[in-house]
Amino acid sequence: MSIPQNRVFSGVQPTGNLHLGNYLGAITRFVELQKDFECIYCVVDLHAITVWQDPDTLSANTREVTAAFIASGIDPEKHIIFNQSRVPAHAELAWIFNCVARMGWLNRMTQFKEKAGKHRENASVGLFSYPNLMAADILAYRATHVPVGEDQKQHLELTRDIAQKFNTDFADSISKNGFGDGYFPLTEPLIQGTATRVMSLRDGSAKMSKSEASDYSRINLTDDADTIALKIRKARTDAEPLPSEMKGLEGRTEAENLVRIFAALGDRDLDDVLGEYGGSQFSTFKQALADLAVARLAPITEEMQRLCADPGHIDAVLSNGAARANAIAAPVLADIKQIMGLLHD
Ligand code: AQP
Repeated sequence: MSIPQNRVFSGVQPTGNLHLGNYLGAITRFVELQKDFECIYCVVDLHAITVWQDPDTLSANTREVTAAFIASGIDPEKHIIFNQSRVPAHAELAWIFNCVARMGWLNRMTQFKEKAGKHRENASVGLFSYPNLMAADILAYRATHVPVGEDQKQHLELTRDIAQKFNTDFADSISKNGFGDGYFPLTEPLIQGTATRVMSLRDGSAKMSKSEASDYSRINLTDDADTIALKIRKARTDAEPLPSEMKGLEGRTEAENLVRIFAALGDRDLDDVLGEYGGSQFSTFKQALADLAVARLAPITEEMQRLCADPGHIDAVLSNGAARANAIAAPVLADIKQIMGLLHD
């Protein structure tokens, strides 16, 4: 089996509070890539359980992320949408990568440090080895490209290190088994657009995040129009009017964040937005931003609600997607076992 040339894989955790950062940093990219790539989009429930999840909430959140994918425009017929735990290759390959990746590599991962915080000794082993599972997610499909927000850049670099080390460690066997110079591709991250790191509405130095305690820090995909408008009105800014050029936003992180959100939601250049709103007060700009956010998000929220009212349909989408994902990943795993000398059927 030769390495595919244009296969995209990416995932979103079903941990609730799906927000504007997930939408602009990841989901809108997923939608765009459908025209040029074969796309595999995964609700990564095995990643979610690296932190304890209530079982009923986990399944509801898995359906909600699936609904968000479909409502945003991902076509589950032409492409693949499934939940990770349904395809055994992810967990199996993750174990193999636990044996390829080095402790030193994982010790450098900033997301683990941030998430484990002061409670490192109490964090699950899964939270520590999370990047190996992410590498397995991607490489089980030999994906060539992965659209992600900027926060995932370091994990993508680790995926490339794992692929490279596997290709080197088993170079002779890879070649002997007819797979040429290397079995895994060195996957490219796709970190594109004006909103690759959407910041909290309350603190311009922190990324918008599902786990931030204050709901006012983020716009959730389930928020209604009034809530969106209220959160934008309350968003932290400074006292100056908006500048006409990007350099006028230097050191004004909260203002820059709102401008970037506006540009991304309106599919416009940053310069174009500042050309229109330069000199305006935030009261004017926030009103325009709220109108734009509602116009863009309300149809998605409405469609998510409609889809979530029919869980049977969502489950059928996930089950069908998993069967198609498994048909790609299972032969990859068989190749890996062959290369490594693990006897298999
Ligand atoms: N603030 C963000 N700006 C741009 N992209 C973002 N992503 C997340 N936050 C932002 C991107 O969304 C995708 C799915 O993320 P995830 O659900 O796998 O987990 P995460 O990155 O850990 O998201 P959160 O919201 O920050 O969750 P918590 O609070 O649990 O850590 C990824 O492509 C991510 O880059």
